[in-house]
Amino acid sequence: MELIKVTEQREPGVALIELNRPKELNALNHQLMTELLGALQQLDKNDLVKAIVLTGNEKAFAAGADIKEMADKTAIEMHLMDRFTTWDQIRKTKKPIIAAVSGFALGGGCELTMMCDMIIASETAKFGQPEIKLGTIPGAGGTQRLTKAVGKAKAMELILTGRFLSAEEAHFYGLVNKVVPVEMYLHEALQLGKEIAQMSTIAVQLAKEAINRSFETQLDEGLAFERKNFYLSFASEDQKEGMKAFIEKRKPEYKGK
Ligand code: DAK
Repeated sequence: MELIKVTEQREPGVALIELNRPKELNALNHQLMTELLGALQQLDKNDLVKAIVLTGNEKAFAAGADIKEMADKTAIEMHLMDRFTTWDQIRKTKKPIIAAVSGFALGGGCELTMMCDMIIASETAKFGQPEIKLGTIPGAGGTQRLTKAVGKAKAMELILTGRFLSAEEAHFYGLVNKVVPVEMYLHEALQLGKEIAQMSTIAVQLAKEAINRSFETQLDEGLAFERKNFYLSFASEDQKEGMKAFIEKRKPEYKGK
């Protein structure tokens, strides 16, 4: 494992996964996501692990999918790469996953926190779906899960402007469970994991599955729709311009085509 660190027993029954690509603000490239999925699948099979905490570092949980990796791709290449197979598998994890978030949780990073079951945020956490600024749309569930979490009006505002949500606002809108000072967020998430780890493993898994079922049928349809539109955006000149401008550190010039 190069881009993540795994500690199997960080607290009794609680495993910790740390995203570890700090220079790139934990941008989620294919290698990192493959390592993450592999770790989750292993921990899911490990009987000594009852709950999993997923975290980044103080500056960033993750600033999104890796823009440099996808900037030049065509819609068809994006479709053929089929990265969703990896991303989709994450939500198949049976054990509860708690995201411990400090700093940026943007784009795919925000979507990753929403694939987790609970979120503990530090006061510095910033959530957002800034894909619109890159000439594309959220591609890993943002239009669906954020809308369910914060409601239509706020989701529209966040996704159509790319504005960030502070930790306090995220708490107000019910996106996160709790906001704590930055020196406490990991501790708090681990304590939550420890409390859950004392419960019946089977009952915890059955409860997680049932709660997720409450919106999953509609979610599957919504995700499929979002995916098509996400791919479609890669057929536009604006997506090429948006991502190129990010990499070249300048303002994009959109033409609407
Ligand atoms: N991708 C690649 N590199 C990134 C990055 C990203 N998302 N975010 C930051 N970096 C890199 C920067 O380019 C910079 O690299 P160097 O220039 O030093 O080489 C380094 O990390 C430090 O970043 P900054 O210098 O920009 O740091 P600042 O503190 O000034 O700004 C920032 C922090 C978070 C405001 C800024 O870095 C930023 O705006 N980052 C981009 C945020 C963003 O737009 N995120 C959404 C990306 S699109 C899918 C799954 C998921 C997705 C799509 C499909 N499938 C399954 C198919 C998701 C898409 C996205 O997430």
